[in-house]
Amino acid sequence: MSPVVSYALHGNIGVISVDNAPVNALSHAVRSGIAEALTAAYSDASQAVIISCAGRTFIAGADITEFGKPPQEPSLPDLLEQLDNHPKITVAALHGTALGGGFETALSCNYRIALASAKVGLPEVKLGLLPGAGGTQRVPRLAGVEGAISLMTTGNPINAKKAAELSLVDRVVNGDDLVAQAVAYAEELVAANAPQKQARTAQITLTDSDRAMLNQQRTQLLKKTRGETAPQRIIDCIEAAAELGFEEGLRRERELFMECMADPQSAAMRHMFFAERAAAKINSLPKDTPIVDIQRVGIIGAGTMGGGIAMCFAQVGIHVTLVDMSEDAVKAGLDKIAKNYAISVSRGRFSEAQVASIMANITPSSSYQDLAEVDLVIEAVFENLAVKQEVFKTLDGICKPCAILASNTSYQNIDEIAAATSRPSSVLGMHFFSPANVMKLLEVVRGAESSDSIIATAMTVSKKIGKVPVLSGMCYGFIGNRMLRPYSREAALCLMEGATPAQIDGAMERWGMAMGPMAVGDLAGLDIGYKAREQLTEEQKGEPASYLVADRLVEAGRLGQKSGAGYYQYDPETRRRMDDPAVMEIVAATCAELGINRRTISDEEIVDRLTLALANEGAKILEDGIAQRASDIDVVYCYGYGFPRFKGGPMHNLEAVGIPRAVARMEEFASKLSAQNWQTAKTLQELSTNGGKLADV
Ligand code: 3H9
Repeated sequence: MSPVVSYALHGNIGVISVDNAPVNALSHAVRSGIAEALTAAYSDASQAVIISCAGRTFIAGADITEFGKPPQEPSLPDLLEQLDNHPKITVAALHGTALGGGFETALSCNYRIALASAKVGLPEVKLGLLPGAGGTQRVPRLAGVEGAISLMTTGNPINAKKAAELSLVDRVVNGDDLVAQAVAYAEELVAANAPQKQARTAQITLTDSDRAMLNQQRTQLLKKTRGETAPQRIIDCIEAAAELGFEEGLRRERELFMECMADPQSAAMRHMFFAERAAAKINSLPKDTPIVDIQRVGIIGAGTMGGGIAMCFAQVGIHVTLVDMSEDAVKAGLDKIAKNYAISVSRGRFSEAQVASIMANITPSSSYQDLAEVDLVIEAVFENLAVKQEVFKTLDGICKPCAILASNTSYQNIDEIAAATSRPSSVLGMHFFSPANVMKLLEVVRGAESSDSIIATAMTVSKKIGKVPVLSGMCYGFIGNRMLRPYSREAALCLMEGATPAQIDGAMERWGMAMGPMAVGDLAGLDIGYKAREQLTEEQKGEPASYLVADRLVEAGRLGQKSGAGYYQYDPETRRRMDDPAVMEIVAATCAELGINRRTISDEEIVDRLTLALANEGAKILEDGIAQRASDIDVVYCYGYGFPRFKGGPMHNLEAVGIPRAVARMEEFASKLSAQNWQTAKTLQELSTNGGKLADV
């Protein structure tokens, strides 16, 4: 028998147990082990067979690390065919997360028993795939078309109770010994001479309203999952389930699954799955690095950012002391938080009672003295070095010696902030993204003296509050905003050289960005960049063509969405953006002043300039040791800057385009546009000639 699958008789019930840590993925050894056990059960004394798992979860899916490698028999569809045709009653015993191919295995059993704490789901769409082992054919037959669409196109798991309501689970139980309960259930089924229920034979009919819903969902998904191919193929499969027979439907599913596998989108999304997990790991940290248990947090600044950060901690039960200069300022901050939660309640995300207990975790204060006992302080005050240094100096005098002092700065030098304290090893950056209660990214910024322990603690607490943390070294703008500069520069230069805001944003959004750069500028507020530039020297600001229009917009009172106009005008009711001739007048006047002759710019040039500017700076960030690995940069951009996951982040996208091709294009830009702006990163030049991979840098 396989080393990861065992089989034993418990009386007249055969129990297959999979033990393939960490998540019992369906590796070749697991598939062949289950196949052998099923074969053994054909002729032994068992009257029913249970598939169960050891460890923290039932099978969490196909083994993603095997994708793209030569297939090894038995395939999962072959195994499930064997299971489906098994002569004995089959029962899946579910705990933890039964996902993807794991849930499809369970769906091929005659019955499913689940712990109430278990979750089931088909998350393949998050990997650019569709359930490829019968899930698209079995789920609609059991749960109906509506339930199937939701489960497969969101990829979000559902709990056992909901699964039972959808007829995806037959019995929900409590308690510890799931296997014993599954054995008792199987004995019961045997005693009752229960039929060998098969999802494949369940009737499915497509009513007119189902058909209308499928069409409506298809259209909505085109908008909601813009650019992604897997959700549309999932709808195709559900249609096939309803219109073709089971076998024919399975063939259609297989065909579309193979199309997804060959689609670069899936390679990109699988890259992101592993990138996200790798980002949480810090290469240089010793395994026994102590992690501080964070129970009380202080947040300084009750503005939008500080309030959002407070919500993140309060929601997971960590007590927050929210401090601002005056009682009025804290009260205004607290009111804003309450308003945000009222919206969440109206949308059904939280109940009134949940919100009440979250709000009870936030204590307002206008005195730093109230931070004496907190374990972690996050400063979110005005973006000015002197102001921040003053705050840290004060904290140094008040906070307990083991407290961690973090700044939420986007640009300031953590070492200079740390120097204002007597404990620089306790100081680091924790850079949240706006809105802080929504955005998943958190850059953990290591100062020259930050201790291993505070870095490890920041990574751990970030995960606890539901963030995806990425470690960054110290440089202006850290990983994300440092890369944003050349990206924004190219956007601004395209505007000057011939494009309009709508063309630039349209090109980038059709390519896949959640929002184009001009619209992002308007959303964030053009005054932010303006104020940041005020603190820079002329040389640091770069060429005037890259910022003069933005400056003039701000000077004309056009701060972006908040003032009703920026690169666009905004409808006060709907916030819909509209082109504004006044902007193009400013552009024309600035071009005349700088002697720039406008020309026709193609969408392709815009996309190439912006995406290559990002990746080139990313490569320099790697060279400088600011990011630990190329995939961390991809995580930063996909989780913090609206880069499409289906393109896998700027660095993965560069490799997908081909590094030699990308380098040739950058050299073309250097000769035609600006040698200064297009200095190709040394790493990329090397990889272009030696054929190496960014993952090995
Ligand atoms: C599929 O099933 C296709 C079929 O329809 C058709 C086939 C024909 N494979 O996330 P964690 C690793 S597609 C290989 O940190 P958690 C993961 O990389 C699949 N490895 O734990 C990590 O490794 P490391 C559909 C996997 O407790 C370690 O396990 N299924 C897989 O926070 C721990 O993972 C999915 O998409 C895998 N399938 O969350 C489910 N899964 O320690 C994907 C995990 O070296 N998995 N690893 O970094 C998950 O969503 C989460 O891992 C899970 C546990 C919720 C299960």
